[in-house]
Amino acid sequence: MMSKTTQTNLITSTQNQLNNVQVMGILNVTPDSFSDGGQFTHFDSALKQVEKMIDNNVDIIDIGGESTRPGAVDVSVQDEIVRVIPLLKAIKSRFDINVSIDTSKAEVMGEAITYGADMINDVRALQNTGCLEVVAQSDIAVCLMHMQGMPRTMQENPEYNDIIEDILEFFRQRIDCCERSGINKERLVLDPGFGFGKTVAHNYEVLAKFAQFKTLGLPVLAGVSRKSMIGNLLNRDVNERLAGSLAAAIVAVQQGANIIRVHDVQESVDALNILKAVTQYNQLLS
Ligand code: PT1
Repeated sequence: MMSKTTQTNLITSTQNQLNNVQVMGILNVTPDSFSDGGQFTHFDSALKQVEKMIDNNVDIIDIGGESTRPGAVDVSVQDEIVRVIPLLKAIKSRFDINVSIDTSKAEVMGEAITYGADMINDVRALQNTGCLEVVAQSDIAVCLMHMQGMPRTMQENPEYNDIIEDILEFFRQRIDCCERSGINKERLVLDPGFGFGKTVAHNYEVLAKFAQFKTLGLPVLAGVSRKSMIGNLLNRDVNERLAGSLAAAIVAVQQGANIIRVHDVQESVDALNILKAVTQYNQLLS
């Protein structure tokens, strides 16, 4: 397993097989963070959480200052910067770990780049004003996520003709925009956006056909942890979704997911290690 370092490593080690699957640990710093109840809003507990994730072999820490779960409302640039940037600085000065910043705002991206972020994770795939330009001026990685609609209303009536083809077409267009703006394809990670303008059935179709996103030749990220696609199927509250989350993440990894975005780092690393132990006897899965 890679332990970290340069940006190039972050991407190249996501290119291929199981041994290079990376675990992205979620560090939410929004007061309404959907499954940690805002308990890591405060700086010190956030740093403790980071330390624990590193002890459990996390590969990337994902910091988000805007809630994007269904129904979430917008936050201001200033609020987001205050939530995210001091923590980024503190993590980068204390730990040798990759940090991704979950934001859709060009101003936040600029600050994140200045203070050493290794990846921009954008649920709006750099569609907001100024984002392509800011990211093009750096050389860090970018995760382009698919979403239908906007967080506040995206779950009201999601509709697709062919969800996989829609997502693939969105990816092609965003990759093209990135390349035309001077962002190399080699810097990109794709994410079909589980729970973002998708019914439960849509989400399971995306999971079932996850391998199709690999046809674009880029690393793919899967974020299913504790989401309502797990809770609604199993009738579990947000704190009872660990087993379902692990199972769904493993299904994604078996179809080629390069990064899994999770709340439960230790448990996810354990689950991956079981899959790795099996896979060394089965070339078909590696
Ligand atoms: C994700 C993701 C993200 N998810 C990336 N970034 C969230 N790249 C935030 C629910 O249905 O999947 N990929 N950043 C969190 N968003 C949600 C969405 C949380 C839906 C919960 C749900 O419960």
